[in-house]
Amino acid sequence: MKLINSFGPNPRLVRMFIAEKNISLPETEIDILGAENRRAPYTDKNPGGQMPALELDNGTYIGETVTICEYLEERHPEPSLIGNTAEARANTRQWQRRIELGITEHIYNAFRYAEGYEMFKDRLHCIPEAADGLKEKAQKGLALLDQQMTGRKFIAGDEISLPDIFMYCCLDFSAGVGQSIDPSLSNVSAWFARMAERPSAKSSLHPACETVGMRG
Ligand SMILES: N[C@@H](CCC(=O)N[C@@H](CS)C(=O)NCC(=O)O)C(=O)O
Repeated sequence: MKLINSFGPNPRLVRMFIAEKNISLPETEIDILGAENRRAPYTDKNPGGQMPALELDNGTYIGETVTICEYLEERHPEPSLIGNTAEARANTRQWQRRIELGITEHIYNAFRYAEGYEMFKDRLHCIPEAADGLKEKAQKGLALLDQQMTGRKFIAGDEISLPDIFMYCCLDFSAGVGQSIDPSLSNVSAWFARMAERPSAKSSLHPACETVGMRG
């Protein structure tokens, strides 16, 4: 198994997941800034054209970060980051869906349509006029999550799980590109500070962070 890796919050979340699992994987680097991920031979293997991917020993590529993390969880069940029982997995997955559909997807699209427009305009159908509305939707989603996290240490309960890693990497990135956490959201802010202290938060940062000037 090999991680097809690059700078970026999505590859970072898989690196952080791997670090929390105490496993290590060989890596091959793709130049995301130079759009190597958007052309063959990468797109022959991962037609989604996004980063990261997981290359299996038989040469198959798995794309999509959540799918990659689910696969790694099945291969390395302990420590569990998705759940040891059907009920625990259902709980983790419902929170994963909520944060992706209600927060992180809006943040990423707003970035692509605004601050990231120059990089993405020839890669995706960008909708610059949607950026402000998406930022607002993401902030509303965060405010709702803040209420829902009252009395909870992590997003899905008292233990760290995939949605924490997913959202931490998104928010650490977005804070640097004009979408920071409203400090009045005390539960989310305290959770973010706890996540930032984990060794995996630091070790998962890509060495290119300094030159790129973004956290991913
Ligand atoms: N839905 C995809 C999103 C991955 C994604 O957006 N990756 C970014 C890096 S953080 C990317 O490849 N950006 C460059 C591009 O889209 O060309 C997943 O979960 O894997």
